[in-house]
Amino acid sequence: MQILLLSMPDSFEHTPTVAVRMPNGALASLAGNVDPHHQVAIADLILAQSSVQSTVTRLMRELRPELVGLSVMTFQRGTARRIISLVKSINPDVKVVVGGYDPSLAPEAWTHPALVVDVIVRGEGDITFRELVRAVEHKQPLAGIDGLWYRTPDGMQRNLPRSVTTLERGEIKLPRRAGRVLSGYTYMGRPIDVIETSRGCTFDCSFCSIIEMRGRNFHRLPIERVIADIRDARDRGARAMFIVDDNITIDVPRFEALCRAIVEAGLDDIHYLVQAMTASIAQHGETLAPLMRRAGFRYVFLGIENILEDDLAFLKATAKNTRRGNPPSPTGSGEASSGRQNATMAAIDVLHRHGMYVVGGLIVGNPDDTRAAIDANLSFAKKYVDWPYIQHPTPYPGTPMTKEFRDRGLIVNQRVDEYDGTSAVTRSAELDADEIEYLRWRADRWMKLRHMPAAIRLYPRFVLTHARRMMAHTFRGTTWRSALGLESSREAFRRYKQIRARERRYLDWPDPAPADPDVRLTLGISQKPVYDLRQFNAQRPTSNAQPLPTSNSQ
Ligand code: B12
Ligand code: SF4
Repeated sequence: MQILLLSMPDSFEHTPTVAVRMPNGALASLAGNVDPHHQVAIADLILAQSSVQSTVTRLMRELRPELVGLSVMTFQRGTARRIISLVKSINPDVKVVVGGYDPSLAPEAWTHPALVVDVIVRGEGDITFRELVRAVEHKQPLAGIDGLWYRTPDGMQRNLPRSVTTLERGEIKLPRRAGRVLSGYTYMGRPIDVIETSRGCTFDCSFCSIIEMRGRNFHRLPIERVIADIRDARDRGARAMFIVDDNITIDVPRFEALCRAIVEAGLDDIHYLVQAMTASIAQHGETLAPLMRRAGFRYVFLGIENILEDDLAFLKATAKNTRRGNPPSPTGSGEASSGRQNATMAAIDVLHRHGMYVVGGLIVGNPDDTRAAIDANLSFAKKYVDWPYIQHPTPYPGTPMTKEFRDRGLIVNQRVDEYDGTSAVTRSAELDADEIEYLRWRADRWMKLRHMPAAIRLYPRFVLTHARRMMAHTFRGTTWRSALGLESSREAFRRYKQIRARERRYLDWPDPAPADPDVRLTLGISQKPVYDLRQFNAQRPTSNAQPLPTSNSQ
């Protein structure tokens, strides 16, 4: 069967496409796990941001797929709806399958008849998609396939959720990168690819979708399999590698073993990027950080989240940011609680000492944030992190944080297409959303500018060639008048917001459900009934013959 897999073109403020265009790891994994006789084409539309419509049209005409699959995050929902409508206009018989975080956690947003989505894959997709493709190929019923919702003449049928895969048993095969039909993946001029070494996390930060998606668990791929995956990506040209693990620092000894294995395999000429937890880095940095540097790690995304204890408590991120010992706290206020210390400073320090840069993940605009609280976080970022990755709390479907924001009436923007992390869509008790975003935006730009010399040292040719475009992205909305202080920076912010709004329109194709609030605004668990996958994973029945739940009766 000919299959076309698409990831969405929508991009993120802190990863401008001039500098970063990464493949979507899910699609190559899906391709690698269907039976080998199927032809799977993968198109990451981030590579065709300015020609989405013509690229999709061309691929549909050239490949004539029987099945089109889309990987969708929540802020990409609107773009995905338009693409589905375009695809169906070219071939009304094509089967459309959606998967990824948004269809998994807000599946009801994908059931509207006008969207003509045939199948929703919820949760991990590798095995589910393989079974789905087999069933479609052999014209078999879909009723027995866990993890699916599918359209029938009587409406959407909801199969049982699928429990998470035990990666240790080798059930998930290597990604099939050969299926990629577009090119141009880049990270600061280096060809980039993504790999995974584990899935899951045992923490439960209130803003993170991962727990709703798969429960609290951690599964490891065998190290040899990871090395084979890196080698495959390298053989195809990759010289930078983003490790997409939810939280690789759950098992530090294994992470250290991986670093050693990378060196032994001679794969240490690649620049690695990874996301890490401050507690693990602070606690184990003295042994882990030198190994990471030897293996080729350059940038580490640290989930600092916030430097204030009250905010960390709201985000349920205290534990992952706490270490034992006596380093200074970022606020200078001493102990976090009962002899434990905030781990942020120690983590940043050890990474810097070992020659790595810190991408500082912070969340500002929490429900009780005052101007002073936001300023404290921004000043901290300015002083200590190399590249700011500052976001606003965003009520993604089904997260505990979404429920809390809704219960407190603090969600001021329900248009999920703007849930891109850097658009403030919630207010705090004291500050309105626009003000929160303005404060972040105003500080952010200068922090990015300040990182330029370091970026030049690391990637001289690329930065010197592209500095103008990179700065044009960072400072869009700013004019000479605003730079010279002849006009208020709020004017520049207003222009930036207008530009950002225009950027969200990736294709000139009508939205098939322009006004339906269920499709456009659904935020999952606290708004409409969906399954609670965590509950399900805990009490999973052994057979498919169970009556299907239709609601978790929220
Ligand atoms: C790596 C990653 C990134 C990377 C790379 C993105 C890329 N090109 O792939 C970077 C750093 C760039 C990034 C950025 C952002 N990300 Co991000 N990211 C992740 C992360 C950590 C891992 C995703 C991954 O690759 N997993 C490995 C693959 C194999 O698993 P998977 O994606 O879940 O795919 C499986 C299933 O979902 C399913 N599936 C997925 N797609 C499809 C499609 C079909 C057809 C089928 C059948 C099945 C299927 O099957 C797959 C295989 O089992 C997740 C999760 C997390 N813990 O935080 C967040 C996450 C996906 N990101 C998120 C967000 C919001 C963003 C940003 C908007 C802001 C941010 N928080 O940084 C930006 C926007 C990105 C953009 N397009 O510009 C959210 C999404 C929430 C939501 N409800 O939409 C997540 C869940 C984090 C969170 N906040 O909880 N991200
Ligand atoms: S530690 Fe990271 S992956 Fe784990 S729940 Fe928190 S934000 Fe999500």
